[in-house]
Amino acid sequence: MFTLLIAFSVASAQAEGDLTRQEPIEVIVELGASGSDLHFFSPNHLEFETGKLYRLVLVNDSATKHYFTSYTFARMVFTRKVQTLEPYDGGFRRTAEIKGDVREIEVFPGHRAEWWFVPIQTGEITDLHCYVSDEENGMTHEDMGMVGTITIR
Ligand SMILES: [Cu+2]
Repeated sequence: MFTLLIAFSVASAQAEGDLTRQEPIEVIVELGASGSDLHFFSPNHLEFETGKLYRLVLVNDSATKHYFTSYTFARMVFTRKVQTLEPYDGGFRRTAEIKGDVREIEVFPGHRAEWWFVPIQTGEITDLHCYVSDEENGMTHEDMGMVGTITIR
């Protein structure tokens, strides 16, 4: 009986199957906005849960390039892939699929990128930022408020 109980508790503590093959949960983040000179992440706080597959859609409808950079976050997720998308026929089409570890993603004006990942560690992340320099005033977008926080539960 004792052996059976141990065997059961070990089995229930393990995840079943390939976690990267779940139906992804879509989360959309806008990097700036069309017609706006302000630089920001919207939303500027994100929440994820470990063990779930996410498709983080980085939308850049603004007139400048932006980064989605958080080295802390990048270390706390397992990346399945990144897909890049370009405008096509009123929608978007994939132009590349990148596999392997990701540290940051830069998205060009009018384009999108999708980061497919499974969070593997919990924590409060405060280093999300964009360090592109503004051509007008030389400040970085981070200096101008393009920062964010992430919670992984
Ligand atoms: Cu930016």
